[in-house]
Amino acid sequence: MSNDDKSSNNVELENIGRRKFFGKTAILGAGVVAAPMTAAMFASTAKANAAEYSKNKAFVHPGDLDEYYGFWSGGQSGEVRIMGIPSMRELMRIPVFNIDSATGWGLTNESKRIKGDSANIMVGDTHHPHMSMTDGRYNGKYVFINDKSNTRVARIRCDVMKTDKMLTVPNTQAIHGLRVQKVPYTKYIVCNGEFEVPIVNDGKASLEDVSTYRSIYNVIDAETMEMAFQVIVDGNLDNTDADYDGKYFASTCYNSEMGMSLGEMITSERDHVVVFSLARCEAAVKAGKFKTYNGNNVPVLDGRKGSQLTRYIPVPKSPHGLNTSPNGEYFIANGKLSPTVSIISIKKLDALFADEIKPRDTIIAEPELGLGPLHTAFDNKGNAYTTLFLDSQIAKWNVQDAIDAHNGKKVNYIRQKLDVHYQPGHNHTTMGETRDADGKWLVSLCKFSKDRFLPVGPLRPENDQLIDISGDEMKIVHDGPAFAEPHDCMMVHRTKMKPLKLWPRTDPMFAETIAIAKRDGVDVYSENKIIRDGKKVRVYMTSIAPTYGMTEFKVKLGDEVTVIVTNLDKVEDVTHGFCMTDHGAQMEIGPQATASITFMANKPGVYWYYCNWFCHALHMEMRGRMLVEA
Ligand code: CUK
Ligand code: CUA
Repeated sequence: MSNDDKSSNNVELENIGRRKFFGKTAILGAGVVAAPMTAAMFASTAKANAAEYSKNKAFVHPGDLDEYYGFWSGGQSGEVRIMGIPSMRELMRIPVFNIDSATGWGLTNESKRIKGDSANIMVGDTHHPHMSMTDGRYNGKYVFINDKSNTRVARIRCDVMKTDKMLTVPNTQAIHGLRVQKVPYTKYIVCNGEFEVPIVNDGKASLEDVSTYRSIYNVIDAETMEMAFQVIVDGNLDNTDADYDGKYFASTCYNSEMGMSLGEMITSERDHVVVFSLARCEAAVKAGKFKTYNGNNVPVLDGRKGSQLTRYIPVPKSPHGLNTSPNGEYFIANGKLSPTVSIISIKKLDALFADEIKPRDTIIAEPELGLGPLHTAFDNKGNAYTTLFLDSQIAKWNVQDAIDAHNGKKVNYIRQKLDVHYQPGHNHTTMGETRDADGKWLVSLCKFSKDRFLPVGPLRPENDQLIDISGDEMKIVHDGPAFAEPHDCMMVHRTKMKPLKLWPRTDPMFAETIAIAKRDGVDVYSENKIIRDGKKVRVYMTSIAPTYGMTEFKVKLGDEVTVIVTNLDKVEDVTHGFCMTDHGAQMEIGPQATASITFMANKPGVYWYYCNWFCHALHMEMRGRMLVEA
């Protein structure tokens, strides 16, 4: 037996153990038993598929461009990534809640201003990137992203692909599910405060009295990135989505018990989907029917059971993903512990809010798909694709057939089950969360890669699998390792995007830095100057490959030094850097941009600063000295 054989056997044993572990979780919740299937069986089917699929449409030749932009959550890395689809090439990383060594994000004064009250927080946990829309179609303007770990929401400007706004959401804890209003346009971003805490969480009232704990639904103005209003709910909140009429938002709840332990969280037979009426919420805010808390002025509405703002639709225990079908007809709640998904008819919600029907009357089918349904994506042919976490599969099923079967018609709604590798969370189709769903590609974001890549130590990458769904059969065409968990992604056709090649000099990203320069009497586009302001020193310099406008400046020990660099290069792709050796200060300065960074001159002596982005044949020579007098 070769070494290779041995290691694959070990992997196999390990996988059987892991499947047992997950099977147990399922049994705990819904009394269902995982069908035994080994990793070797998974791998062999995948290899067969790949061999059969000789003409690889996913291959993008060197120099050719991808058809879609993918926006990937970077999970615990706190960032967002841009992928090319179908090549699955990583095109760019957008630092958001993290600090970034390459660009200086989180370190530069410009990024600290954007981070605002959370500028001191260096970590984030991103899950749900979603693009702004007009009339249910991507408009290429913004991508919004949540930070579960520090209760924030940020906005990325798609013209420059940089974060431009960040908001810490008050009165709640752990922003999880996030989506945008689709129709008539993205006026609001909606997101869930997942964890249950007292709204006034100041430790003065009883910490143990769970009856004071709440989860809160959050509605944010997409343009100003300020809170519009919040809604208190019963139970907690997980994932959310919007309709295509501009009327309703819906969220899943997996802890209607308001339990504090796993056991307590899974005692009920059912949880629910809570539906919010936007018009009723807006009217309540207008009529002043709200409270405020914690000294902020955010209107907080009461949407608990019995309220006219919401309706609660019971669904099987512990639903997870909530997905709107691109024809605007259905909200689909994914069962997680139940092998089913619940199809909610959006058309019936008016009658539900008018109290003409009962909550469960809105559910028009509950098809059984397999073990651990987490998220559902859609094509343009009436099919849905649901990830089965426990089965490590994607179930392709026909929505109308599932509804017909529910009504007693003898029809098989399951079109295909495809093994994926392994344990998928979200899956996403190209344009699939808009009216423009095109049924070309599906990405399965798998939580475990196990044996799919060379082993890299105990921590393994995730596996983002690209699946061709253009034909009758789903086919895996690419395995893409990803570091730090992409929970969610979205794929937008390149015709929707208009990224800039150079920074406009009037860009708001660094407008305040230029305003400070003006107050110092400095024209950053033509002058290289040192301004001393007590112990604060501002050093203004230009950069044009391969030199800085200033190659030497002198400060005193203990000065707080701010270096402001303006990149005068008008050449596409010529980014300079500024790095002050031994001072923990480095940043990117894009063509025509101004960027600044502040550090303490806390060591006497000579310190070279240099350009740390390779820009020119004489890039190594692009440097200068800071002289620090003792
Ligand atoms: S969640 Cu991670 S797999 Cu945060 Cu959308 Cu479902
Ligand atoms: Cu400028 Cu390297």
